[in-house]
Amino acid sequence: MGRRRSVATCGIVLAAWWCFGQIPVGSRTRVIEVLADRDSRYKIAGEKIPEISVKAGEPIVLRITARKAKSWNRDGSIHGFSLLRAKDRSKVAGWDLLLRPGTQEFSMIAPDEPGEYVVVCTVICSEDHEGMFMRFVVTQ
Ligand SMILES: [Cu+2]
Repeated sequence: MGRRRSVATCGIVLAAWWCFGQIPVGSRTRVIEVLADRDSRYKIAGEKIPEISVKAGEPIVLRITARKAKSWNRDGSIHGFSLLRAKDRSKVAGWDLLLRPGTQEFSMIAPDEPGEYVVVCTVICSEDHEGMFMRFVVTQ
């Protein structure tokens, strides 16, 4: 009996080991680095026009560095990072981020619905605040 149990335990351990072994290195959570800059613009290193592209339901880490523009919220947030559906500019639940000065990370899950989205700043950060947005694409 004891022997049979240990054989079963061994099987479970082997199955777990096999499963974890199947996760390729490349599937580790992708980190997307964004700069919310003092000139009221989002920036992504190496991109002339910043844009984020993710797969539907993909877990990502947003690493956002925020630099203070001319004005900020009373709670100390200096920029925002909110996701809207491009077609009707409705807010995506859970994607209403407020940014503090410096670098901060957010673990997020990409929307399930493929399509065009837009990231907008929700803090009136300067007279150029209205221009603080960027394209966000969710692919199948
Ligand atoms: Cu802003």
